Amino acid sequence: MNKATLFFRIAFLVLTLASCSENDTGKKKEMTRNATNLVVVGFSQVGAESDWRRANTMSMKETFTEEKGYGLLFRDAQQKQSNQIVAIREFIQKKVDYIVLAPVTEQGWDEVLRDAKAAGIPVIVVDRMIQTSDDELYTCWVGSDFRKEGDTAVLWMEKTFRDKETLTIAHMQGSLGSSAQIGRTEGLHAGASRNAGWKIVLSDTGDFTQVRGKEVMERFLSEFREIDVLYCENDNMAFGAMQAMENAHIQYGSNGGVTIISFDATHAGLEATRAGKISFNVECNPLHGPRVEKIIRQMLNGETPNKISYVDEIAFDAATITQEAIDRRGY
Ligand code: GZL
Repeated sequence: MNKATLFFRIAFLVLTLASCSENDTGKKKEMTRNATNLVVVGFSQVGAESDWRRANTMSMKETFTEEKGYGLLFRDAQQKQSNQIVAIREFIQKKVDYIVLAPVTEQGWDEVLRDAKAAGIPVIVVDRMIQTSDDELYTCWVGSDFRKEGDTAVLWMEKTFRDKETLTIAHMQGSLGSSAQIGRTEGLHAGASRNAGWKIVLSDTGDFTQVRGKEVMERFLSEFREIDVLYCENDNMAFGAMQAMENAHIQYGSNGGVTIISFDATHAGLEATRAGKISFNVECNPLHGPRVEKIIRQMLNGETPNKISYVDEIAFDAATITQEAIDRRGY
């Protein structure tokens, strides 16, 4: 190849790269995929409502990098299913190689997933589960066993309060219709049906956010103040509830007052557990990036991933948690 041809080829590639938008590695690389051959992944994320969610997003972004051969199209849906459906349609239009969906709710996905299937784009569901009329509309799912998380919390409650004849419970639910809320709620309701002395005296959703958690707890306290246990379906709502109880001069934590049970075991949640503010915290592991990549690698190699994959999870008791256990955690 003579020098003039080489110069013009390099110039063309530079101009092509420069002309692409910088806001999506997927889009930029899509313009030059033939030159770079990246695996383009469209990821529709619920939002940024909690520490858990932000850790989940970070895990995906740290995994699907150009250096590792991926172009990532990331879309934050601000906790609205309509935005997720728009994002999936965008991924279809851009002909991504894989769609990863972290569904805000379980219902309402059939139509858009039929379009993805018609376009020949595999869909990997992560974190919360979806309910569809046809299981072939998604390739596989990886996430937590939310009912098991609820059962773990309830077993701790049964052990801790076995000598109490009555137990008044305030139930702060996550986003209604999400698998995390459904499973954790089912666990509590199963426990209440087994323990005649347990009374769920208050129940409402804080939508997994700290702001709503504070508002809901303020309303709870305006209606009833003899709460023994706050069963709170994630750490961020628990933080909001703590603010409300402090403002109302209601004691909480391992030293007396309201016993708080939480889920996620985020770094901040575990610090609160070690401080005795949260008495029991059930892990919900957000580090799905490597798990999703393993699935994509399997498919690239012509293998069929497991349809359902559960993540192993543990729980933390304020009475036994150590700083080392907190420091060792990746989020
Ligand atoms: C659980 C996840 C939930 C977390 C919340 O897998 O879906 O959503 O428990 C997050 O913190 O908002």
